[in-house]
Amino acid sequence: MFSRRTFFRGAGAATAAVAAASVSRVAMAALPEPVLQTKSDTMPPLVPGTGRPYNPVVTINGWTLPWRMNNGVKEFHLVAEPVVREMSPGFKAHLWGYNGQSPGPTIEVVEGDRVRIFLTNKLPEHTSMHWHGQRLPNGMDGVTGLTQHSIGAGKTFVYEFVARRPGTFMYHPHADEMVQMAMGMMGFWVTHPRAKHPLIDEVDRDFVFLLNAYDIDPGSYTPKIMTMLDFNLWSWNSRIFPGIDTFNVRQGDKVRIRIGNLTMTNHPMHLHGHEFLVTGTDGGPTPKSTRFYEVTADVAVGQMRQLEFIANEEGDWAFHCHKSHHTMNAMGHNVPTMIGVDHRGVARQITKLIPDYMVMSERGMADMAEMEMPLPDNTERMMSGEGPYGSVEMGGMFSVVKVRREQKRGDYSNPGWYKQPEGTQAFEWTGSLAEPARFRSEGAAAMRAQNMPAKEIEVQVRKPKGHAKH
Ligand SMILES: [Cu+2]
Repeated sequence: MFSRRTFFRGAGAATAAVAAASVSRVAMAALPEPVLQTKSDTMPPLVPGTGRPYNPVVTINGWTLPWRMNNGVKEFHLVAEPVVREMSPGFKAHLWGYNGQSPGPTIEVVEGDRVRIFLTNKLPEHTSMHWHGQRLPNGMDGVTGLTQHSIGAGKTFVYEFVARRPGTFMYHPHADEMVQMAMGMMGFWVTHPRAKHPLIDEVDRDFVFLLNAYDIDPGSYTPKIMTMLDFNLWSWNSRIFPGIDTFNVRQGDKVRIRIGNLTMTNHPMHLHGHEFLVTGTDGGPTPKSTRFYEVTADVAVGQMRQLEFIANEEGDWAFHCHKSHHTMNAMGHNVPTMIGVDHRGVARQITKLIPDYMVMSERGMADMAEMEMPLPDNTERMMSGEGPYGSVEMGGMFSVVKVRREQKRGDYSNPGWYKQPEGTQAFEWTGSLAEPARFRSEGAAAMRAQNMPAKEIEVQVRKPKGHAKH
């Protein structure tokens, strides 16, 4: 028999709470008690108390689901339900998720484990669960209508299969998929190798997170589910910078970061200060002959990537999506580019009529990060992250890999800001400035252009105003 202790072993247990028994005790007697999470903090790794041993992962702003062993079968209980997710301090979203949070808890098993997952549906509509990337019996694949009946509201279904391939996977519904994924229903899955694997290295730190995106109007709480591409919140595990926890490691650690993409566009993930190898995908470990060093790896829609590097450079290293619109947070897209337009005179005239009138971005948009403008309640500011030297001017898909000599093995706590050693930081030049030498062409053009205009023409470039056409 399982005891509650089995569930509560490991550090993630302190804030876990047993779900309110809305299903009758008798009906639940055969099921493992569902464990809920009430916080969006990064929980320490869940060291396995039962089953085969492994080196556990850390889910950024998330947690690993405890299990019970039942006659050699690893049993988990997922509850699909509406949740309130704190996406960054003070900004809450009404999402759908699993066991109290979105995304759901990470599931960690070992290659060869027989796994049984109870899925209870507390949503107002039917659902199902697809185990992305797994080799399993066709009837366990979770495609509503194709491989199983949908799981109606209030029903519990059981999935059971052997985790055959070690690697990096995820789970999500395959029922009313557009709506349920836009609402935040997804989770991470890691299958650890059973023994030493020629293509899977042991690492000191193993982080996981999912890329997801929401469209939540300023001042509101619920995502707009019909949005196709123009999302305004680009998140990691339903968190946005500065709400995304940092990746805290010890100098010299071998670090693996596993990423899955369940948004509707690709994300080139970029790490500062180090080069990494892509050591695996949801298809399995990559052959060594295919690995080459990069500092940016694109993660396309529905893909997963494992990045590995030796964290040997001390410092606070930015780690972010390289699409600059994805490191902004909620913004209006219908704002014309005003750089170079001097409208001070116009603004003065309008301010006489509308005192709050504000002219935006005539010298770039960095001012936005410092602007104290009134916002509706529950609105995440754009680019609001604050660093030791001022605004970081980033939001959304951005975090920091913190590499420290003093970080203890197994300690995932935030060491604070890096102190730049004397003489190693960019500084202001206060000497005199020489007149820059202008570049001059040394040769003539290869061919004479025909039909040249008599006078030089200056072209004004303007960005498109809407996103409706793509
Ligand atoms: Cu991106």
